[in-house]
Amino acid sequence: MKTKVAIIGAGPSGLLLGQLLTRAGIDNIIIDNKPKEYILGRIRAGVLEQGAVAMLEEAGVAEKMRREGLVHEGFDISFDGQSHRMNLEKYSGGKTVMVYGQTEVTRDLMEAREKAGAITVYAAEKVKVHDFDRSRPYVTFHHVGRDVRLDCDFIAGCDGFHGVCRASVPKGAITNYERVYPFGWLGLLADVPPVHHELIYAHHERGFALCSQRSLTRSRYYIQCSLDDTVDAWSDDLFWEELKRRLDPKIAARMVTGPSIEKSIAPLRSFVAEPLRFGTMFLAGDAGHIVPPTGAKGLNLAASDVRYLFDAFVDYYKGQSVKGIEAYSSRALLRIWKAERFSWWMTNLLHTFPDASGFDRKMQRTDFDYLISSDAAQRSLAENYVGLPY
Ligand code: FAS
Ligand code: PHB
Repeated sequence: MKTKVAIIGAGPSGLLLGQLLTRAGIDNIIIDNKPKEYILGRIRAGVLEQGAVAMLEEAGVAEKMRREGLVHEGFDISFDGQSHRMNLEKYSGGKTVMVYGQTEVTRDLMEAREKAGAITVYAAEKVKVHDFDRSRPYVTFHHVGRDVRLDCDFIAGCDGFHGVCRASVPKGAITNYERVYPFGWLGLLADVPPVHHELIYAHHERGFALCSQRSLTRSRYYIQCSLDDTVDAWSDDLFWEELKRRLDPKIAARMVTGPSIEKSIAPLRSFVAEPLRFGTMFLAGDAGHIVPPTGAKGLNLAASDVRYLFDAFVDYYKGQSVKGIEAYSSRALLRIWKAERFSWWMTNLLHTFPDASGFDRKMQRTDFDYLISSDAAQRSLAENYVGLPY
């Protein structure tokens, strides 16, 4: 097999890059080691920045999002019962965010790819990347009983945090920066109406809680949990009871509960790999970086990486220029680190740290008090949450 760009990973990064390349007439093949249904079964992000929305518009997959997505102009942030509405629209100069689940984004991209007749190999086994330090890289994998070799010009590593691409880079050629947080998020999805018309981020001495949504009839909730917690230890009733204990009693009193349709625990980490280019292989999305989901940046960073990488491929194939390719890593990392900072700051502000000193807790409370009393602080939060420029 042969293609111009071999994309490893059919998550949002790989599918969005593939869709843009296909529409630009740049041949590409996506290879994922999981079946399509498995990928669609993962419940993850829920908030899209305007930049990500614009990318989906450009990719021609925004129709259902425009119809079913929820435009949000703000969210509530509370600290030990004191609540404050963060007016994103006012403090970002008129910008908003789109609440539309990553699962739906992935499904829309998969459907568009199938309609365009572009090749996606699901459930590939033993995926390996080769010779990306030379000009003729290739990918090998096993699929439906056959060993396959895919020759290409470039490899786009869109295979997430646990993928094969970053793992294939020689140790001396990459620097990893990481902070692992001493807690995780237990998430629950249920077909119940959201408790509030906007998201609620809540700090509580028992732990962080987040009330989010997927539609007017489907809600997504999270509570901070310990790293040795397991989903089996949390019955639905126990989850609802703990979530309510962490929220304003007025909010808790009107919460509609119901059976979970999904429950999962995600560890929280901040992670960046530098650089993001290795010869003819590029890392994009979670393959190159991870943020704690507190700032709703993970999926949105994948979108800006894809912007830069797609533009670089267009420069190369249409403009016969390597400028974009050479600038990709430094350009993407500049925006990545700013999102890492914001996600780290939101996580430190809102979570309960087991080893926090009395001073640490005073700093958290003071950070909240400063935020709600300062237009400048709220402008800073708003411009980061709606998305810094690409
Ligand atoms: P993904 O991990 O989504 O996709 C990578 C793809 O590569 C997968 O389909 C995988 O099957 C495939 N792959 C892996 N190894 C491979 C191999 N060896 N060969 C071939 N294919 C391979 N972000 C938010 O903004 N808000 C959230 O609430 C949120 N919650 C999250 C919860 C969890 C458990 C996780 C893991 C992430 C969460 N994120 C959240 C971040 C998430 O949304 C990511 O940013 C987003 O999925 C990034 O998309 P991709 O870069 O495409 O990576
Ligand atoms: C979600 O809806 O899954 C979600 C929303 C906002 C976040 C994290 C997750 O910060």
